[in-house]
Amino acid sequence: MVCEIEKNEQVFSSVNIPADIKHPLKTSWSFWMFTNTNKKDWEENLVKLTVFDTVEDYWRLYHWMKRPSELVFGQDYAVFRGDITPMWEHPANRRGGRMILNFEKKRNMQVDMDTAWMLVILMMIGENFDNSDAICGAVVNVRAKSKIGVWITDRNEAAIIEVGQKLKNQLGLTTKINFHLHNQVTNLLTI
Ligand code: MGP
Repeated sequence: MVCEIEKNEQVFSSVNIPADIKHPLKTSWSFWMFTNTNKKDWEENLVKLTVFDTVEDYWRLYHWMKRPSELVFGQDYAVFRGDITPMWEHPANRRGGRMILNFEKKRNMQVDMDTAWMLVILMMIGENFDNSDAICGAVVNVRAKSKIGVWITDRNEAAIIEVGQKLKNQLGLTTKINFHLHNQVTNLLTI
């Protein structure tokens, strides 16, 4: 069978798209992994796997890497902008917090954890928010109660609400999202 799209001139114009041109992202992003080991220091378990700065390089990674659901309990993936590390202590994170998307037993999202993680990364690296600059990165914690945290650089309420609302819409989330300052349990905001 001939694929319709291949012969559709309305889809592919006469413009030749060179195969070797990659589409740059606004900034580079680092891909991190955390594995719970016997090491005393939390930071020692954190490894930077790679850096990507084009759309194509992201998809290459996506293709080859394990999905969050294939990781071992206790492991994390993290994707952070530029040279920001996925740590509360980094200057870009020190005054900020994270928005937490919980995966509950009773399905509270239209998508599963793997799809949610992919969509969060795409929205982040595609700078899809009005307040994209406020986003430092995202972490998926693979646990009995897994969660995705979207890390915001400060406590700007308008930015937090905009990012939270867009995440809820895109993921089809039916429960509330809480925003906590790093290393604190009390909610600063609920969206
Ligand atoms: P966690 O991995 O973010 O969540 O933090 P987890 O494992 O789901 O447990 P939760 O119930 O606490 O949400 C677990 C622990 O790792 C924290 O209590 C800290 O001891 C340590 N830790 C996590 N982070 C993100 C940091 C960090 O940025 N800096 C430091 N120093 N320790 C951290």
